[in-house]
Parts: sequence; C-alpha cells; structure tokens
Amino acid sequence: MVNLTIDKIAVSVPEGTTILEAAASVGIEIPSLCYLKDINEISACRVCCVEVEGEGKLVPSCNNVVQEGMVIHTNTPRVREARRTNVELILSQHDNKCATCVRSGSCQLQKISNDLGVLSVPYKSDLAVGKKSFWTTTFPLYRDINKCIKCMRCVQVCDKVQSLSIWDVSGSGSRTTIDVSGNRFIKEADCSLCGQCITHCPTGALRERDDTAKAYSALGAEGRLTVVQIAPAVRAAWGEAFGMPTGRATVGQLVAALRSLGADYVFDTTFSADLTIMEEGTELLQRLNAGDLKDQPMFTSCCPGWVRFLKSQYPEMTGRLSTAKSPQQMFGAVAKSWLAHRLGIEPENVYSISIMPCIAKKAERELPGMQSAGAGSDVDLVLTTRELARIVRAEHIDVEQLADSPFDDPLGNGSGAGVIFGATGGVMEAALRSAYFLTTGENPSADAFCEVRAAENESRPWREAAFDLAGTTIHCAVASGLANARHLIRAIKRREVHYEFVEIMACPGGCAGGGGQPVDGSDREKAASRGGVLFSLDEKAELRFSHENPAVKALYNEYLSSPCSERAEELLHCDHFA
Ligand code: HC0
Ligand code: SF4
Repeated sequence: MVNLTIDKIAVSVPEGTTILEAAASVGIEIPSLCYLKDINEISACRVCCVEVEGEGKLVPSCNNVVQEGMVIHTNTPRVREARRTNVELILSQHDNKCATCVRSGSCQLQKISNDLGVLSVPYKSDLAVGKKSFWTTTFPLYRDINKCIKCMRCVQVCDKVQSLSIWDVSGSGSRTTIDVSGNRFIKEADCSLCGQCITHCPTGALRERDDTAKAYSALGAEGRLTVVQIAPAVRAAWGEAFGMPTGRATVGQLVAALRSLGADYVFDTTFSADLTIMEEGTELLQRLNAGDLKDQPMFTSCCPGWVRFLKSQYPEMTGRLSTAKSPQQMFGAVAKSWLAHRLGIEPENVYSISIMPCIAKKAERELPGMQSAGAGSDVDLVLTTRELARIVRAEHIDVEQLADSPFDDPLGNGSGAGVIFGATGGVMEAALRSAYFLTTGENPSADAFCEVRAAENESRPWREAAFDLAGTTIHCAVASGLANARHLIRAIKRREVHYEFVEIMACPGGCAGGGGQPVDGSDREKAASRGGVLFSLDEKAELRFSHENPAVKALYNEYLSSPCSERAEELLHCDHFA
C-alpha cells in the first residue's frame, strides 16, 4: 500500500492507483472532462490538475500514480486558476449556446464552468466555419463540430469498447478536431449506431437525430390511431432523466405519461419479445435438427447495432443470424395486421411509435423487409428514451406525481422473460426457458438458466454455458460490447470454441446500457444497475415464460396458426441479405 495525504486527509491505497482514484476513495471529487476509467486516461483537458508539494508544476491527476509520502492539494487558488484558464480556453473554441443545447443540464463542460464561476470568456471566440462544420445528414447520429472539446472520449470508446474506430483526430494546430476516420462520410463508415460515443460525450457534440417534432404531430393527429410500444430497458432508466434514481419511475407511470401526451394505445415490447422467443426458439430447434449448427452457431438478431456490425465486419457470417425480426419490428408488423384487424380499422390508419433505449432502432425500421404489413413502414417512428424525456418535460408532466396506468390489451401483455431482453444474457435465458418447454413439454424452473447472465471478472470477454434439452446439449455464449463480440467471432472462426446458440448485444450490458438511454453527466456506468432492475421485475412477474403469454397464444390461434408458419414467416421474419 502507498500512504499519502490529500487535502489533509491520510490516504492509503494500492500501488499503481492514480491520484484521481486515490482522492475519490476518500470522497474527494476532482473535476475532469476527458477522463474515462481504463478507456481515456490521457489528461487532454488538464482540468484534473492538482498541486503536489515539492513539485514546481501542477500535475494531471488522472494519469499520475500516487507515491509514498506525497502531499497533495486538489483545490488551491493556483489549482483553481489553472483549471479556470483551461476551461476558458476550451470555451473559446466551443459554441456556448446552452439554451439550445440538447445536453444543457447534463453537460460536464457547463457544470465545470458554473462550478468555477466562469461568467465570461476573456479569449477571442474561434469556432470552426465552413461546410464541414454542419452536418445536414439524416443519419440517426448527429455531430456538431463546434461543441466538440477534443477530449478523445468518442475516439477511444468506439476504438476500445466497440472495435470500430469510426472517429479520429483530423486537422492540426488550433484547427485540430475529431472527424470520421479515413476522411469518410459517416454514412459510408461502418458505424454500428450503438450510440456509445454519444453517451460518453461530455458535451452536446454528439447526439441522436431529433425526431420529437414528428412525434408531436403524430400524437396530435386526428383520424389516425397512435400506437406506442415501450422497450424493456426503457422502464429501468427513464426516470433518471428527471433526476430520479435508476428504477424509481415505474413503467406504469410511463404509460400514464404517454396517455396524457395523446397516445391512443400504449403497449409493451415485451409482448413481441415473447413472440420473438417463439419464432427464434422454433428456428433454433429446426436448425439444430437439420444439422445446420454443427460448425457455426445461430446468432440472435434482435439488436440492430450488432446486426449492422456483423454485416459490415463479417458479411460472410450474415447467414448465421436468426431470421426472426427484432421485437420492435415484430410489434410493428402485428400492430398493422392483427391489431388493426381486431380493431376493425385500416392498417394505413395505424401510426406506430416505439420508445427505445437505442439509436440503431431508428435505422432498423427503415431496412428492406420492415414494411411487411402492407401499410408503409411497420414502425413509423422511433424515439430514444432521451427524446421521450424531452417531450415529457416540454409538456410539464410531473413524473413523481403520475399514478401508474396499465398497458392496453392485447399487445400490452408481456412476461418476465420478455422484460429481461433488455439486459445482456436475457434473450438467451428467455429463449432457453421456452426451448426447454418446446423440447420436453414441461416448464423448467424459471431460474434454471440464470448462469448465462453476465458476471463481472470473466476470464474471457464472453460468457458461456451448456444445458441439456431433452438429451441434446446446447452450448451457448453471450457477449455484449462489440470488441467482445469480435473476440468471440474470431474464436468461433478459428474453431477454438463451438456453440450452437450465441446472443450478442452491441452495447455493454445490453439495452440497459443502450446509446439512447439518459445521460446525467456523472460518468457512472449504469448498465448493471438498470439490468438488475429488469431481473428483479422478472423475479416478481406472475408470468415468466414466453410460451405462456395469453396474448401470444391468441395471436397464434386467431391469426398465425403456429411459429414459423407461412404467415409468421411473412410478417415476423426477414432476409438479412435483402
Ligand atoms: Fe432492446 Fe429488444 S431488448 S433490442 O435492447 O430483442 O432497443 O430494451 O426493445 O426489439 O424486446 C432495445 C431494449 C428492445 C427489441 C426487445 C430485443
Ligand atoms: Fe462508434 Fe457506436 Fe459511435 Fe458508431 S455509434 S461511432 S459504432 S461508438
């Protein structure tokens, strides 16, 4: 252990600990703008500088490790002055229009400026001008060069966590900025649209395409039925956007908010997650029986960030994806067919909106084959959790005061198995619960497969487990984060490992950590705690098996006849090569 003093407090920490971490261990928060633990420890912003007795110069605390006997001061006049100058210089190259910024209130630059009492910037404003400074693209990810503070977080997250290296430094001197690597347009780069660069950006330089205006006009439209679906992971996180702790705001309150915004029906994506299990589980057993999984596994296909990744990085493996559409898309197809039929309305008069923790879902709705109900796109509009929160705020809805409202029937019925889709390992677990039933005719214990839930400190960057289904062993693997997925795919291709069924989610922790989820500017990774909320909702659910969902059964009885039937294939499956 190393012993030192920070702000007159005696501290003892393991060797190799940074000054910033040592201070945090005794509750002293050193501000920073660029630091991300293990991902970006480059002291680019110099905001985390501290004074070390005996050293002439200030030192950045994020990448300097503690030494025995050090005496450190984290907040002296000299430190504050240096931080202030650094922040003022950053502000001189930043578009400081907080009133119209999507990150106002959760921006780390805004917070540090306020904390330091910066009321004016003494340096000449030097913003980028010219055509490269404004993106006019309709791509679901949007970048504002004049809000970029060159902290390098997006570069490092995309590189280290997602292995895609979409961003890079461009220009030099005072014109240094971050741009799409290789001088490409973002549409041409292989961006998975995971949105991790957005959630790790300390300012408003990166954000999703704003589709809230379309939502306002849809929610207010006469003569059309507005049908909203809520994704599993949204329920764990949406209250965070209103300063509430993870899991505090309930999904019932979200349903109530959507009703007061003008939604005609509010349904649950967990319904179609259960439907996905029926279709994907049946496909798995068919492929298993046909000998198709002898060499390579079947991959889950419900995460559109992962599907984009596989198609761009390993196109030769596209055929390994399940043909089952994602729950979002199955929901849209069912809403504009079976639901419209039951309600006696024309499918064209249904407008379907989904609330997703995800950016890639905005692109998924536009893919070929996602118009299968014959009434335009099966899903008309996708809003992220953050966009929904903006609408709720604009409508002055007091979230804490909302009373729970139930989902509508029949597409509001979902099982606990559907809820855990939103956490890494959840799709696999839900699928195994029903695959067990489909092969043995009996239900397993609902927790029989919880081994596939991600655990920390794995020796490999993915989790594996094997289960016996009526005498056949199914080898499974689960990965989240695309760099982890890449490791897994390489091992599969090199035949170092063999699995029949593999679940992959693009975002670390699964949709709970999705790129469309709220950001609070704290740098705390919330995927695990949000996932915990989803697993506990499943534990408390009356219905824990997808195949027991009464609405799913009714859909098969009245409309589809059976999983993977001709009609089910038409509506609920897709051709990934299209
Ligand atoms: Fe997910 Fe989904 S679990 S991808 O993360 O499968 O976005 O929450 O909605 O579609 O259900 C996201 C979350 C979904 C879908 C579901 C799947
Ligand atoms: Fe990289 Fe994901 Fe951002 Fe695309 S959305 S640039 S893949 S981090």
